[in-house]
Amino acid sequence: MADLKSTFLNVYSVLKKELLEDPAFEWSPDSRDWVERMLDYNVPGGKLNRGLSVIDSYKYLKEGKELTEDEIFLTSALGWCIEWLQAYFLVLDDIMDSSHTRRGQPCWFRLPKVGLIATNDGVLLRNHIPRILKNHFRDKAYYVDLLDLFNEVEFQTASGQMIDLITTLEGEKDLSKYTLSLHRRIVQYKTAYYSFYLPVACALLMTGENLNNHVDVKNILVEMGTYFQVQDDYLDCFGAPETIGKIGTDIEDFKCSWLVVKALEICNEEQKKLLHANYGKADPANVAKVKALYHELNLQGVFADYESKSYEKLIASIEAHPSKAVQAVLKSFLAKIYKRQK
Ligand code: DMA
Ligand code: MG
Ligand code: MG
Ligand code: MG
Repeated sequence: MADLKSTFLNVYSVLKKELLEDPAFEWSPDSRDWVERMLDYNVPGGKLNRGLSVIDSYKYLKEGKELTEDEIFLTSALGWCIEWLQAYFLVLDDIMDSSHTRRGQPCWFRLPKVGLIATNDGVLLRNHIPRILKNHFRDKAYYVDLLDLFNEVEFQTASGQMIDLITTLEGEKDLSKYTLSLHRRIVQYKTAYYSFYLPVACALLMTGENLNNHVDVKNILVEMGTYFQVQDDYLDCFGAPETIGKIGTDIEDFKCSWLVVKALEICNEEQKKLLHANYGKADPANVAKVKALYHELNLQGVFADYESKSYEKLIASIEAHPSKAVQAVLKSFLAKIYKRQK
């Protein structure tokens, strides 16, 4: 595993070097330094789960056959494309969510030298993906499907981000619209497709599969991604910032978090008033009141219950899948995130 990770990181260096020598631009030392620093700051510093999953999934689909050097490089390159996509979304997400830290360091836009240049850096990160794909996949039979896949998933993610954001609009802050079905819609689009479906879909394309034949796999992965974002919402409030690498902002930002949806479901009238009066305010005193209410309502217990039930359901739908190789892919994914602390 440590070995796979170091191989994967070597591929990052190769891809970065190519991007910094992209012949479509006349590079200067300044521009090269900027992009290199921006990439090193935003791309490789996460858990790399999404990226590594492409290699893992491909291995399972090959049913244990040793991968060639070329296959390792290509699966890694696709894994990095997902990490690039993630970096692009996170750089912009942190601006939109007014976040302070990410992966244990200040958010990129918080650096005094960066500020809103970060928005263009996001655009650049997004543009690097088709350049990587062109450099390494142009001759493959599945090239068009790969481009289409990234386009589809990016569109779904941006649409999810849009509904995540417009529910918090100033002047329309209305907790009564925060239901489990709205929450599900937001997280399915903003998180599940790119974090869970995309890595497996990339591996399937590399094995020559037609994605239209794998709608059942997609549905399970979307379920898993939904569970993953519920964990993210939970950790935003109950996680340790030193462990998750970020300081939560969902309460301040009036987000349609799983926690506030559950709180609204189980609170009494008086507690509901408290929530309405304090949710979505930047003042730490208001935030503290909301957190105290979450404790009073035992949302930790409600979450633990949700977590074990989701796990059981996911295992059941995975075991109903006809292919043992696909089952192995899905189970390895689930094992990586079940009861995660970060
Ligand atoms: C993030 O949702 C979704 C995308 C597409 C980046 P979020 O704002 O809850 O993520 P985080 O908690 O990491 O800021
Ligand atoms: Mg965010
Ligand atoms: Mg967000
Ligand atoms: Mg979050």
